[in-house]
This record gives sequence, C-alpha cells and structure tokens, in this order.
Amino acid sequence: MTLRRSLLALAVLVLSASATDARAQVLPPTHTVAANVNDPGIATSRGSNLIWLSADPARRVGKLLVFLPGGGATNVPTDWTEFGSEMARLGYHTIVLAYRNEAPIAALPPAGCGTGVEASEAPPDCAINARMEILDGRGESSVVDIDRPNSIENRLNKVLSYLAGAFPAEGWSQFVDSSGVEPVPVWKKTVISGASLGAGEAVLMAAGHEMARVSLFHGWTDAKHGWVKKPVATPADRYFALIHAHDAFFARTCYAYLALELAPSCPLPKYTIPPEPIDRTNPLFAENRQPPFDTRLLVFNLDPFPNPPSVVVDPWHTSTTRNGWIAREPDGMASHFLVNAWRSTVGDSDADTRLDEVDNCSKVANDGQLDSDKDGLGDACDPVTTIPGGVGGTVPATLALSVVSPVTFGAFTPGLAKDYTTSTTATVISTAGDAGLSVSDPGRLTNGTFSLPSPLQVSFSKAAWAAPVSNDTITITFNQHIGATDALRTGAYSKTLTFTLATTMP
Ligand SMILES: [Ca+2]
Ligand SMILES: [Ca+2]
Ligand SMILES: [Ca+2]
Repeated sequence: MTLRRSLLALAVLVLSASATDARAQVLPPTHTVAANVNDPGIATSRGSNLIWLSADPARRVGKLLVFLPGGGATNVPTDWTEFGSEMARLGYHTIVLAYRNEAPIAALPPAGCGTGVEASEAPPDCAINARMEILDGRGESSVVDIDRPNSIENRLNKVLSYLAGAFPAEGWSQFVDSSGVEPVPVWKKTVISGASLGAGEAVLMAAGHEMARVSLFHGWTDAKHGWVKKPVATPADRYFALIHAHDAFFARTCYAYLALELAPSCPLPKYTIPPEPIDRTNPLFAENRQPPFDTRLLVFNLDPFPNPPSVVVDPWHTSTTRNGWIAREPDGMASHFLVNAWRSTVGDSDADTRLDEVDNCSKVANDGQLDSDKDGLGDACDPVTTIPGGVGGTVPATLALSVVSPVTFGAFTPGLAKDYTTSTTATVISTAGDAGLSVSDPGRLTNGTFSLPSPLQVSFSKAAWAAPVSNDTITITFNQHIGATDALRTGAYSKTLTFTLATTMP
C-alpha cells in the first residue's frame, strides 16, 4: 500500500493575501496599426488599432484579448492606452480595435435606440439590429450604415492577419484560424472585452462564438430591448463585469447582468441608485475589499478624475476605463483599486499581475511566484513550505499534514475468513481556528485488474480540531476483510489514498 500526502489549503490562506500596488508605468503600444491595413475599404476615421504584448516572452500566456472601446464620436483607441498597457502586463496579446463606434445606440431616436430601460421609444429590434450591423456589416439596421469592410469582424480579421504576417516571432499566428474562406480569430483562445457599446458588441460576439472569457466594462445597456437570446456559444460562467455605482446606466445595465446570470435580480440588491445617496462604506464596493473578490460582477464607487480633458454627460460611466476620466492616485497613476478591479475582471483573481491560468497561487497575491520546493504550488499558498508572513509579526498561516508510509497488511491467506488490521501515524500542524482530516474514498485494494471483494476501511483516532495545534500525532487504522471464498491473485494488492487537512476558519 502506498500513501500520498495531500493538503487542501488554497482557500484557507487567503488571509495572507494583499493587493499588489498597480503603480507600474503605462507602456506605449507595441505596434500602432492603421485601421485599413490589408484592406483599403476600411475607413481610417476611427483611429488606428493599438497593439500591446509583453516584452518578456515568458509573461505571455497564449491568449488574445480584444478590447472594443466605448461608443461616441470622440472615442478612439488612444483613449484606452492605460487599459491596453495593463492587459499586456498581465500577459495577453492585446488588440484595442478601431471600429465604427461613433453612433451611440443609447442616443434618442432616430440617431439611436433610446435611453430608457424599456424599448418602447425605439423601433422593435433597434438595438440588436444596430449592434449586428456594427459587428458584421450586413445591413441589418436603419440607425447605422456600416458595410462589410468596416464591420468589427472584418477589421479584426485584417489586423490579426497583418500581425501574424508582419511579426512572426511574436506568436500572433496561434490566434489565426485559417481553415475557412478567410482567416478569423481562434475564439477559444480569445478574451473578448469592451466598454459600454463595445461591451454589448462583446456579448454579441460571445453569443456567436465560444470565447475563453468575456470581460465587460460599464455596459451593455439595452438588455431589455428585445434581443437577449439563448442559448449562446459561450458558457455563462465565463462572463465578468465591472461598473461604477454612479453610472447613469447602472439601473439599466442590471438587466444585461440579469440576462448573463451575473445579477440575481434588478434593481441590483444592496446598492442604491442616485439621486439616492451612495454609501461609500458599502463593503461590497471593490475599493472596500481585497482581491480575490470571488464575484463575477464588481461594482466600484471611486471619484472620477476631477480635471478630465473634456466634459462628458456621465463622467462616472466613462471613468471605468477611459484614460482621461479614471480615478487616480495622488502621484497621477491610475487608482490601484480600479486597476485591481480591471485585473480581476479579465482573469487575474488576486490582482497580482499573474493571470489565474498561470498563477501558482491564484487566490493569493504573489507576483514573485516563489516556489521553494518546486511542486507547482507557490510558497504563498503551499502549506508544506515555510511561508513568509504577509504582515510583520503575524503567524504564517500553516496547515501541514505528514503521514508515515508505506503501510502494509502483510500476507493475506487465501481460503481463510479473517479481518486484517494495520495502522500508521500522521502528524498535524495547523494555525487555523479549526481543522478537519478526511480521506479519499478508500475503495478496494487492487492487484493488476483484480480487486478484493470487500472494501478497505479507514478510521482516524482523531479527525477534527477546534483550535490551532502543533505536531499532534494521530493513528490511522486500516481494516481489510478477506472472506473464505474470496479469490486472491498472486502478487501485491495496493491502493493509493489521498488525505486532506482543511479548515473553514483560516
Ligand atoms: Ca493572479
Ligand atoms: Ca497569485
Ligand atoms: Ca511549492
């Protein structure tokens, strides 16, 4: 019999988590690519596509993040350089796309589809048709007039193909699916993201294609305008959203979140909507919490930058992502509360700049990724490594279990009914308020394809602790019944067991 030591301690070590300060420099785009690259039919009036990727190849995670700016005549990709820079820092191949976003769908008819929660003031399907035409350029809408070359789909295909061809060493080709009539993105490696109007377009794209993730910032806003359709290609648990509590669309966007299963009901419970006063101390606000937030919908309430480059109707809406409006630290850097909320929304749960998929402690901030014993679990969350205290003078959170092995029953005698017993000891160390010991389903001892008729039984002399404990030695007893008619195969019977020490009171 072999025994393997295993511990469950990820969740219990959250107390040592701390947010990483986001005060890193804003990086200029790695490339600025003209909107009409590879296609003279694309208008350049919406600015150029801005491209970022980490200068350090080891930080690239092999995912494409496409960000669609918010709608408005003056909204162009250069307004989202701080966001784009941050996405590259996290390891994404990042495209901030120039697209036909100048016709805000929420404008009053006939320019748009109206400002109301309900669609009554707009023609039926106004919003879905406008969005579809912006996306695919196939003439669905009377509100916008966008041809196929200028559609999001064509613009994205062209810039991605260009990047793959022009910069082969940068790895863009891994995101290009060339199996069809024209190259398209490899959607399963794509995080589709957008702000406001762009968030709505992202949702539409995620309905048509299975995305790796959908990250929505202050939008979409017309969820009750008759076009939420199911089923969609991207599973519900891949949608994440961030919005300002003072956003003029806060109440309206709730219905989008409801449709995406991000909100339980509308109005969103536990938040107030202006002119009702907003309680800054609401513990649910992102700035009043520490990552990981463990929620797919985040609300924040930071003051927008007081001296923006121009006056907009809704600075709170705009301040969720756009350069000139986002909340700032006294030294001018983007608010680290806001940047942490961005990171969480795009897939870095603990906001330490290491995306969950490559983070060796995805729920504990540990940008350094130190892993002293090289077992793939970072020191910050590895219970069998000495953990440096997160705060000076505190006891490092520790949950450790060691089991003496191997353990053997000796020889089984065929044809003789008998209960065999053996035991071993385990040592428990826990700094948690409680701890519980459990074992995986013991099942049956096996010898090749043969297994014993009677199951293995495992019991503990002690399996629960109501207080911290150091080096508590317990006995683990194993019982195996062999029946008089049990057929036994020559050779060794064995079973691997996993013991778990866990806590609910870290
Ligand atoms: Ca992380
Ligand atoms: Ca981490
Ligand atoms: Ca480790």
